[in-house]
Amino acid sequence: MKMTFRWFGTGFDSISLWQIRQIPGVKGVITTLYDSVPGEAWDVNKIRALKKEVQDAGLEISGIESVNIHDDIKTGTGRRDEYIENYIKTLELLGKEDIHMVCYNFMPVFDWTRSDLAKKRPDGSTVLAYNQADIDKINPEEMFANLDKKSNGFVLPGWEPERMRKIKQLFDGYKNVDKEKLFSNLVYFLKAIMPVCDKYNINMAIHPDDPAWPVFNLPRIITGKDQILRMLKAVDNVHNGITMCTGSLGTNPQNDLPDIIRACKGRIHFAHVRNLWHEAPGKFEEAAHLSADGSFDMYAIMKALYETGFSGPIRPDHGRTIWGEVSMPGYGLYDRALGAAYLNGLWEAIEKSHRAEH
Ligand code: DNO
Repeated sequence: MKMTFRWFGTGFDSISLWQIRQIPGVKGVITTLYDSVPGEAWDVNKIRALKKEVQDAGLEISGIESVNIHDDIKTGTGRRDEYIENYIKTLELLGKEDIHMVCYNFMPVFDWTRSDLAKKRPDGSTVLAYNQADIDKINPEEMFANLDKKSNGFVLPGWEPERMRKIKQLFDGYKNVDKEKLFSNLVYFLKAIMPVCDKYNINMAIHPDDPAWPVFNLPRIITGKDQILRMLKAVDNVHNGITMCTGSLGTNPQNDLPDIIRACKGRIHFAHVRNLWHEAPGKFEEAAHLSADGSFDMYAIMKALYETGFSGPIRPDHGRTIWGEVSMPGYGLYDRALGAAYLNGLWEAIEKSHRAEH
């Protein structure tokens, strides 16, 4: 594995590259052109400038999170081929710049969903949290307004105000899109992009749905082991892979995370590793990365990644807000840096004990 850190880019992130460079073991960033709009082809000069900025700081771009997918591709309208063409152009440019991992999601309308961006934990830290009962009481606009109020002035990934302004129209587009339709639209998209991925050796890493069940009655298809295996099999190309996001899949306690990792051996191209604490069904909050702080066995997760030969980029995921930091919720420096150090420690121990045994 290669330890990395998500960085939204100068002007979008509260954290700088030099700070990231000083986290032990972090060699690369996972970044994006944060102001790009889904459906447009990226600008080669902007990609090159981003790459130079990262390299000048002594780091590399280890992958893109995300190249977002236009909703017309997800709903399968007559314009999807045009947007897919643009996606292919972007992949081609990234491939030529030696960038070989792209994370994306196929969630309708929203990316991740939370009911609270700053829930207080007993130690005084705050975390992102989800309570289905709260979500059931509100509509999507209200949810967006609540989240926006607590975003500390940052644009949240997947919750861009210009998208949210079109929320009604976006919902309308999904009226006749059920799970099967969404799945076949994903397969259509993947089949169309595989040739360019083969040519430039680009690993596509779909991000699981977060939380792993339908929200506001919108269909969700990347929610557990069977669904993921079905998707991998439908386009059985090594470049069609997943982001193993423990926090997203782990929203459903039925998902056995180490088992999913083992089942997807060879097709995990990116890992987001973080912990959650389950309070009740449909009610969870994020936790420190440490196993003891949440509900996951982080050692078992890292061991499964190690034993399946995972060699892609990995990153700590959402952190708690601690030590008075003001940042994009979930994406501060301090707790994610602690997370990276902890994951590195687990990996070193697993690697050394494995070597000692063999
Ligand atoms: C949330 C992230 C997601 C993820 C996208 C990938 O914090 O994990 O926004 O980046 O779903 O496209």
